[in-house]
Amino acid sequence: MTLCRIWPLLPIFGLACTEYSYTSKTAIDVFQQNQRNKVDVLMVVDNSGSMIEEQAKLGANFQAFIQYFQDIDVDYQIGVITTDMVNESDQGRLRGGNDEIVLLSAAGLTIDRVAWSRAWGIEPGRAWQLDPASLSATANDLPSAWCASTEVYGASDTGTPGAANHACPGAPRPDTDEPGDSGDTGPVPDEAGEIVITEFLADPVDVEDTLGEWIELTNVTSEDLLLDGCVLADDDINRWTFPAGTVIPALGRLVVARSDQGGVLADVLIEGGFTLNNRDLLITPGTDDPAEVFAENVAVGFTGWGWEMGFETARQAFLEPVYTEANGAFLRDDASFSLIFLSDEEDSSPYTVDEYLRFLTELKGEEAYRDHRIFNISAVVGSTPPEFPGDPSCESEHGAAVYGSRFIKAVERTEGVLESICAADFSPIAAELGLTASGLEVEFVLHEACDENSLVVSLYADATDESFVRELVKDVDYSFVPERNAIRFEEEQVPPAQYYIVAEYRVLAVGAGNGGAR
Ligand SMILES: [Ca+2]
Ligand SMILES: [Ca+2]
Ligand SMILES: [Ca+2]
Ligand SMILES: [Ca+2]
Repeated sequence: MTLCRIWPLLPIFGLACTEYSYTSKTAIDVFQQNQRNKVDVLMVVDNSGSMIEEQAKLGANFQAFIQYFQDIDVDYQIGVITTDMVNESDQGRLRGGNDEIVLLSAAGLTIDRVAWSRAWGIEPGRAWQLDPASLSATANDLPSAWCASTEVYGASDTGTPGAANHACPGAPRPDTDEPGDSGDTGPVPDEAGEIVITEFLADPVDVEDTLGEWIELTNVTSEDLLLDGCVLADDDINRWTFPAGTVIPALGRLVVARSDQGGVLADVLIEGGFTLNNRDLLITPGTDDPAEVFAENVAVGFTGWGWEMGFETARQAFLEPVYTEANGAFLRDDASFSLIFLSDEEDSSPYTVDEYLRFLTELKGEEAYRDHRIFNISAVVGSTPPEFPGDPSCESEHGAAVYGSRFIKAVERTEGVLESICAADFSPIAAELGLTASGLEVEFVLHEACDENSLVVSLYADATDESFVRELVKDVDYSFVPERNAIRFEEEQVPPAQYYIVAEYRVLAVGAGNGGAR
C-alpha cells in the first residue's frame, strides 16, 4: 500500500490527499491546531439575590478559566459587568475598583464601614488614609474625608500603618463626592463607632497584594477594646474573624496585614485571604494577582435589581458614552470576542435575542456571522428545560434556577458553551469556557468516510518529519465520533496551538458503516 507523501505538502491547513491501493483507498488528513492570539472576554454576571455562591465558585476558578490562555500565550482581556439596568454604577459598566471594609462586632453589628468606588481613583502603591479632622465612623463614609497618603514607608508604597495619619490638604483626594457604590445607597450609620477604619493599602507595588495589603483601625475610646469574635467583611466574598485575645489599645491603632513580609509592622495577620480590590477594569496578562482581582470583580453582589437584563447590559456596555467613558473602549479590532453569561434566571431584556445577536455580532464585523471563533456566546445558566412549565430547570444546594432559554438560543446560534449553573464544581466549567474563548479546536472532521479500525493519528510540533511528537492512542488521547466522522479531544487532550494533527485511515466503501453506529 502506498501512502501519499505528507511532507512537503505541509503546512497547508486542512489538506487532504487520497491514493488508491489494490484493495482500498487510504486517506491522510492534515490539520493544524488553531491559534487565537488575542481574546476579549466580557462576563455578564447576575447580581440579583441567590447568586452569591455561584459568584464565589466562579471567582475561585480563575486558574481553570485561563489555563488555556496561558498555555498558548493568548493576549487576553477579561471584563465583568452585571445584569443590573437600574443601579447607575452598573448598566453595562465594567466592574473593578469597588470594594469595602466592614468591621462587625461579635453580635454582627456594624462598628464601622468604608466603601470605595473606582471613582476614588485608587492608584497602585498608595495607601488611602482618613483625614485626622474626620476621625469618626460616620465621617469616614464620605470620600472627601479621605486622601492618598504621601508618606513613603517601604521602597515606594505610601502610608502610615500604625502611626498617625497626616492632614489631607494638598494630598490627592477621591475624584468623587459619591460614597462607595458597591451596592450601598449612601452613608450607612455605623451602629457602634468605637473603632474607626482609618487607613488601608489595597494595591501595594513593593510586594504582591497577597503579602502587602493592610488595614489600620483606630480605637477612639479611652478604653482598651477586645476584638474577640469581631469580623472583617466586605459586600461579598471576604469574611475573616479576629483571633481570640486581640486587643486594640485605648486611643491606639491596630494594623491588620495579610503577611509580615510587606514591610509593615503588623499587629494581627489575616489568615485566609481577605482581599482589597484594585482598580483594574480589565484583567490582562500584565495584571498583578489576577486571580484575586477576578474573584473580586465577579463577586458582583446580590443587591441588584430583580429583573435581570444580561443582554441589555451587554448592549449598553458598547453604547456611548458608557463604552468609551466607563469601559475604555476595550474591544480590540484584531481580537476575537467571547461573551459569557452567568445567571440563575431567564433574561428579561426588552429586545429579541435575534436583535441582540445582530448588535453584538456586528461589533466584530461581517466575518463574525460566519466564523463563530471571532464572536461567540457561552452561558452558565439553567440549562435543561423543565418537565412541567413553571418548574425550575435545575436545583442545587444553593437554590433553584430558571430555564435560561434566551441565553441558550444565543449559545446555539454562535456555537458557544452551555453549562449548568447548578453544577456542584465549577472547575471543569471554567476550563471549558476558557477553552472555547481561547479558540483552540477540539474536534476535527475527517474529509473521507473513515474506517475507525484503521485510524492512526499522529502529532507533529511543526510541518517537518523531525518534529514528530508521538502517535496518539484512541480512547486515551482522543476519541472518534462516528456520527460526525471526526476525531475529538477533551479538555486535557487538546493539541497545543499550531501543532499538526495527521490522521491516516482507510476510506470506507460506499454503503459501509462504522459498526452500525449511524
Ligand atoms: Ca463608616
Ligand atoms: Ca495611619
Ligand atoms: Ca489588592
Ligand atoms: Ca474585598
